[in-house]
Amino acid sequence: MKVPIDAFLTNGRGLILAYDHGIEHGPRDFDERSVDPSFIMEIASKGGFNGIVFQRGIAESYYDGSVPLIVKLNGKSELSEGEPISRQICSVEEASSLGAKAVGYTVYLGSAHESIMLQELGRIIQEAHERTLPVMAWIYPRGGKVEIDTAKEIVAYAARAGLEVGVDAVKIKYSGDVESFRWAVKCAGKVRVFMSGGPKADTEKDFLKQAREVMDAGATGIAVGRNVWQNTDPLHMAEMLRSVVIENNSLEDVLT
Ligand code: FBP
Repeated sequence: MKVPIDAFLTNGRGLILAYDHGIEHGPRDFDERSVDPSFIMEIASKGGFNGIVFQRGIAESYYDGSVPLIVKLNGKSELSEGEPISRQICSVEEASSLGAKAVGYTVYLGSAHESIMLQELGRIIQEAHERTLPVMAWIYPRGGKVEIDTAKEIVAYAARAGLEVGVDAVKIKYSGDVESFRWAVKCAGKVRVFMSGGPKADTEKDFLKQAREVMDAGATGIAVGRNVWQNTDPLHMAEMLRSVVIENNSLEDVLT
């Protein structure tokens, strides 16, 4: 049974702040400010985000309850070699006791180890749904036969896999244009689709345009990290993103 993700939406749309990079990439993504999880918690709160993504360790020490929490249940570093695999390191029960209103899990679709992750995800969905906690899956095709993870059919495959396995929301990469992302959203059926932010864009306008395009394609929202907290003025960026994603304003409205 699907679990609604309403706790993470305003006007049926969601702007979520991601901050699980410390394990995925190590501290290379951070500067003196963003290395401090308190700074991120403040951005989430003051920036009017609909949710914040933390790993367990950060949630335990820095989550202040002001914004709905998604606890990532798996994670891996970039120091390992071989086909990608990310195993569960936090239970649904622990996430719930930390105040999570949803749990997150990454699947590297296409990896030689995808079956392990899909099996783990299947069990997590069951456990989370028993507690009426929604599940958001980061579905990142990687390894195996995947050459370009942002190719139209690959992104659509990721979205569809989310529907097939039974998650409530998917976080997928941008496929580069409205039409191809619309197809991915269609493939996801009733599963809510969020675009994953990616590395910081060259300009604010570039990223806002991307956000506008995915919303035009029917996405529910975006789950973004670096394009917000690497910005020199994260709260201003958050305000502009809210204007596009939540208030459905045009790029012109936002930039003038
Ligand atoms: P960004 O908006 O900064 O790209 O964050 C989204 C995210 O999925 C994070 O949740 C995660 O830590 C990171 O990207 C993983 O990136 P990669 O594509 O290198 O696995």
